[in-house]
Amino acid sequence: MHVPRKGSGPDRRQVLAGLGALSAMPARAQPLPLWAAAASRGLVFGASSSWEVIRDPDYAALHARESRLMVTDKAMKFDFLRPRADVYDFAEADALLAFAREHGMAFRGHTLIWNYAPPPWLAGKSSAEIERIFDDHLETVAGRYAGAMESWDVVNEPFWPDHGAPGGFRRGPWFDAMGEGYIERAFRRVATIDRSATLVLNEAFCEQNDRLGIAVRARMLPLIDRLLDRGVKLDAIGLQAHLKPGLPFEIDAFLRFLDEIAARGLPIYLSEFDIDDESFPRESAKRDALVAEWGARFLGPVLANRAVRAIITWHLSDKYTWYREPQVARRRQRDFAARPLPFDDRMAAKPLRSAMAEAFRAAPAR
Ligand code: 9MR
Repeated sequence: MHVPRKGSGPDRRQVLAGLGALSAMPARAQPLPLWAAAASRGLVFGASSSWEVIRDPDYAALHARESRLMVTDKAMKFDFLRPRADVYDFAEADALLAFAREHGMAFRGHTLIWNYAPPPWLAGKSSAEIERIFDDHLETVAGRYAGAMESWDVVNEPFWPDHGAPGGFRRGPWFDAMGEGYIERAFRRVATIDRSATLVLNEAFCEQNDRLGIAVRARMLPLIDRLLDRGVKLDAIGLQAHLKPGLPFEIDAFLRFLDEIAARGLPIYLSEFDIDDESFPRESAKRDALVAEWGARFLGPVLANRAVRAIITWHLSDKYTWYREPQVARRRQRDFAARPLPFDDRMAAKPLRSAMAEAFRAAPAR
């Protein structure tokens, strides 16, 4: 008879037998975490958060179970890191990095440079001062996390044609001081500071086939080409994929765009995936079903492109979606709370979760 040594745990054979029993359980009882379904095809699955994942134990458990990539929602934005000119507040970013490490997740920084929402203390500064602040910011922030980052959104949302700037660029302190050159300058500097992170150019709207989406897609490819032609270390493209079923959508146009990026040898991150339910019927079960249907309709063909390497949801539970933030919710034309994500307010799986897992399983291996 086999007698285990006193104080020792189960032996290796017992553990393996236990694992075998687990994997033989019906899928219904033990659905694969989204990260594992994604990983089975060489895809990375992750999700963003701010303080919520640190403060809400149920949300922490959901992230720990389903995701293997923690993405900073607000923590790394200039206006959050730099409430005053002389202050760098790293508390939230450090807490998220510690959470990621504790749960065996990679860590992705969003975003070093964005022309949106500059803090008031930047106003009225000369171009020379803005350039100095820009360089110092990159040095300090990218330097602090060098070696810990899976990837950085070095520049976020370069285009906003309605600002009327030449080239369709988004205006703001960095563009106004340096013109388009701020983008190259940011990538070049970060490449020297953090030699291991994947350096990403992240953009919104490209999935839409409205005037904005078409204009941004048309401007992204020449920008990518200019950066690559000049030898800039641009490692990947982030496409946010905040899907808006109420707007014109043309999957073939988006797939052609993915092909163009892939032809340049660049991997693609679906970097902020969620599905706006504003145009759907009020009843939540119907809405959830339509959100899932859109998820399947989008992810099926998109994940067929092997250049797509990662998919990240913008938060994981409806409870914390940005669509419910007062300034966004106020603009919505409906009297219901948005449900754009794979898990509901109580962290329970929604139909979108199954649609995503199914799309991961159906994707070709990377
Ligand atoms: O989710 C973010 C929200 O909490 C912030 O108030 C807002 C402004 O910083 O940014 C939201 O995230 C945006 C992301 O940074 C860039 N792409 C669009 C996202 C949703 O607005």
